[in-house]
Amino acid sequence: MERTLIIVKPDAVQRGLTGEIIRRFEQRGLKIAGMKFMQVSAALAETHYAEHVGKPFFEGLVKYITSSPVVVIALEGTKAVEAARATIGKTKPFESPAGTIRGDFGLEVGRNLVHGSDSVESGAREVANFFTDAELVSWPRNTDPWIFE
Ligand code: IDP
Ligand code: MG
Repeated sequence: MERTLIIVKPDAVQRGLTGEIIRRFEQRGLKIAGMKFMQVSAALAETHYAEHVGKPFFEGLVKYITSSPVVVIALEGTKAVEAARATIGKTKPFESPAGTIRGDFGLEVGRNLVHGSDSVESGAREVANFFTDAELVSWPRNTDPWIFE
């Protein structure tokens, strides 16, 4: 099934929003395949954000994501990537509609609380960057037939 990588970023963990953020994805029906609390190293940050190397905000972005622990989650479900992005909102929180995570809890682009993969290919690649196969669990959820047709 399609997978996406979610990162509850340092600002969200520090602000005590981890549970609230996970709740929104869980409530949507997305299923947890892996989850851990960790400190992101500079090397892992640079791999994860490789597409942004050379952009003016890159250095600040690596500093931000490595500044304090994060919670990383592999989520799966029908259209997991697109559904999670819609739940997260736009890159810039101040442009994000109310009802989205960034629109409800954020203001600035460099403190936008949560990451979600931007394509099915990125989802698979990013999940593999953060989780070993042994850390990912494929499990039957009793509510699956009530969420997935
Ligand atoms: P996304 O997280 O919505 O996919 P991307 O364009 O992939 O957004 O950018 C990755 C991350 O880099 C953003 O979530 C944000 O934390 C940071 N970022 C993007 N653009 C800017 C910027 O103009 N200034 C500061 N940080 C930025
Ligand atoms: Mg992105």
